[in-house]
Amino acid sequence: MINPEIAAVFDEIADLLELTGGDRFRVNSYRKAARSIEDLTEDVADLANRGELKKIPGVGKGTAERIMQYLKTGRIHVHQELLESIPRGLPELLTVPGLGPKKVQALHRELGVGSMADLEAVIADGRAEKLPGFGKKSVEKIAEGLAFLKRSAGRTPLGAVLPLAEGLRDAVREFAGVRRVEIAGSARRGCETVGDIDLLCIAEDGEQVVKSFTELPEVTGVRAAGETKGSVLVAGPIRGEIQVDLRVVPEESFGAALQYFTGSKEHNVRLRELAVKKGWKLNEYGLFEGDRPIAGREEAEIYEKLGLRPVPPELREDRGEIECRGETPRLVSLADLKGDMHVHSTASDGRSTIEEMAEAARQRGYSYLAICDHSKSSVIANGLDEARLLRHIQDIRAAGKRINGLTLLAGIECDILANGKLDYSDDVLAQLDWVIASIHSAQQQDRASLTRRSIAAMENPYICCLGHPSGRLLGRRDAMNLDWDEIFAAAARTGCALEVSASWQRLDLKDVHIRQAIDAGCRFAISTDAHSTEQLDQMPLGVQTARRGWATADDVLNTWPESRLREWIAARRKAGR
Ligand code: DGT
Ligand code: CA
Ligand code: CA
Ligand code: ZN
Repeated sequence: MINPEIAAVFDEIADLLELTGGDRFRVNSYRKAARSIEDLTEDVADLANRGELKKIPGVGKGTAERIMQYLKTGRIHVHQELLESIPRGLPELLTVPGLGPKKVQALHRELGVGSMADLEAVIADGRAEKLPGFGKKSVEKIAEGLAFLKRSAGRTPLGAVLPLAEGLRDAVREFAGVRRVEIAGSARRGCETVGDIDLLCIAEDGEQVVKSFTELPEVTGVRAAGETKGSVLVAGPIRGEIQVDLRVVPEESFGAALQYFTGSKEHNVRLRELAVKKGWKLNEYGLFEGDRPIAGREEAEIYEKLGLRPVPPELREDRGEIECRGETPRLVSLADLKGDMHVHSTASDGRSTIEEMAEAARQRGYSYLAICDHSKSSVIANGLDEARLLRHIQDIRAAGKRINGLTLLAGIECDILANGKLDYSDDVLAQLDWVIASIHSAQQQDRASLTRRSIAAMENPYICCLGHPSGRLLGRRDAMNLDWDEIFAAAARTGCALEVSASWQRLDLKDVHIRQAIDAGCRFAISTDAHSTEQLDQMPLGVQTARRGWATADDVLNTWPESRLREWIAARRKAGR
């Protein structure tokens, strides 16, 4: 599908226009087009063939022509012109948090900054600080942004990597003589970000398979190509390149190799110790007594021979799974989920209607769905004031009556304001079935204020769940500075649930915090925060994150039957009054 490629070019045009001081209207129209193209479920090329490009929301005559240019020539004129008029390193500077187009322009014009290295230099020697409109505070923020980028450098969010990894896995599966392929490494463990992609396959002719691998159309560079291993670069799903390793292993070693290359390294070290204690040897070829193989064909055999129950990949981090001999709790799984508790609709900033979201949820086998649009203070997101909210509740109830086999819950994502108050009065909240409270503003407040705001919201009996509690955006924004011990103690005390956002940019709460919260006695709702029907499919990312936090189905209230969920909400309201 060519859509992501075209969307990326449109986004870059918007960036470049901003850098050259182009007008906001043009910039926004490119951004909007990029977003709609990204969201399409159909290939843009097919729409073009039928002459239906203009049916895409946000795509007018000019944009349609540009899409045609790209389809025919792989280029768009304006894009080329902009690229030629701007120094090469500038667009990348825009990715630094705290650095917008105006500042990038000024840095370039006044100090000749044209790359990340230049930027670091002018921060270090104090010249940036002296620029008009900069100052100590804003330069500190830029320096923090740079440090943040460095910390996350080279790692890509799991949700962006998986489609790429799965596509490559499926391509390898088609090669002649390949009998089995699996994704290993951090992607299999469900880590929130992935450094490189690891693939494993069984094949007769390793050299031939590696050769075909290096010749895949996605490959932009080859680092190594031998008889049992190939290592290539492909375009990263967000920016830059990402490495993909393919290893070819014999059938009798596949289980051992899958175990070894799934990792983590820390987990593997502990397993090897267990083997050594028994006088055996464990490596990627198998488990051996002297030269005699004891296990290797199946991954589970390795664990069993070492006296462990097979450990789910998500728990292989040496965080207690070895000590309990793999007798871990029965983890929540996708099949346990009965509903999604946080989705938006066209009533605020979603792109699908209530009906469309409901139908999509039903198709995914859910029995309930909470529509949670934005509240009035989220102005940019078209949040609902009280009058619109009351009508919206009726719309949800009416839609709920029309659909069979799915309960629609009238919900809201209510802003927690900078002063700690909620965006609606209790009387309004009382009309809803399910209320999430989220912080969307003043995220830079000090630790005490942010913690107090979150806790105050949880203390309100109408608030069922704290939305994306840390506020982080993977690779783009750090978590808020919160006192987690206090937050989790308050969640346990009040009974307010904590969200595990499955949105690929968030994964919030994150794995270690989920584990800590379970120990404190908290409950969770795993939700996608979907803004369109296809984003409902991000749910597995949230489930994997919860599994990495050792969560069971019972810990997650949207695995419960509707009756139990409603009783829980009612009990919480009653206790709080
Ligand atoms: P990543 O790529 O940084 O997101 O993380 P991983 O876990 O995918 O790490 P990677 O790709 O370097 O290696 C894949 C697995 O191979 C790793 O999880 C465990 C295994 N492995 C790699 N190097 C070593 C090692 O030196 N010792 C042991 N015991 N295992 C290793
Ligand atoms: Ca890896
Ligand atoms: Ca690797
Ligand atoms: Zn939100």
